[in-house]
Amino acid sequence: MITVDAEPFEFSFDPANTALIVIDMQRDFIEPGGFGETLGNDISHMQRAIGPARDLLDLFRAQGWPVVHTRETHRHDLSDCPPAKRERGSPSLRIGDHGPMGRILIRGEPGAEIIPDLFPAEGEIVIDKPGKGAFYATSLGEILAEREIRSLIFAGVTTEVCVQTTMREANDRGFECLLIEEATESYFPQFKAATLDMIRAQGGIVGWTAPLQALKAAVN
Ligand code: TIU
Repeated sequence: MITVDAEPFEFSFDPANTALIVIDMQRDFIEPGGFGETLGNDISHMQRAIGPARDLLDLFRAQGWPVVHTRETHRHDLSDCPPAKRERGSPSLRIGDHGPMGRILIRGEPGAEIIPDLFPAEGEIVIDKPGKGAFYATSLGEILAEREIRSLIFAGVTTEVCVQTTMREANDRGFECLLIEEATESYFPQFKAATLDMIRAQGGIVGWTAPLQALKAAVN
């Protein structure tokens, strides 16, 4: 077992039953002209998570531990995009509309792809998900069960939307979940801070959080 100095208390995991899950580090959330920006967000906040997420990936790759990447995407015909999701609010471009990186959040379009710094390596699992949570309408649960994964270490964007939703889904399914603090970001710094707090409140009601250095120190 490896024990990490985490909050609200130590997080222990068996590397044989642990995966890294990198949530939605896609061009559509991080680069100009994508879904994040079309919703009216300041995408510059996303930059901070890239280096730490890359460090985490390098750590897992060096150890030969499993890595899962997710992408929030929809089918070309939008049959997996509820109208309630597409029609909400008044974005400058909606899901499926044509933007500078192709159709917004559509599978196979340039904007839906994971950014080059974090691009999946051969053999890493990539999950396309139509929702904010990575378990809803995907085979993630079955894939993790097949591999006997019981602990998940999280990175990705955004902290309070797809990362937190997926952590909550995983927590309800019995996974032990650790979020690496610098490897996640929100368009709203106050939402990131609040999400970290609510995850680890009440004795780790959703899971644990830890700085990257705490994980590195525990592994090396
Ligand atoms: N808008 C926002 O903060 N996030 C999303 O729409 N998706 C993810 O978090 N990936």
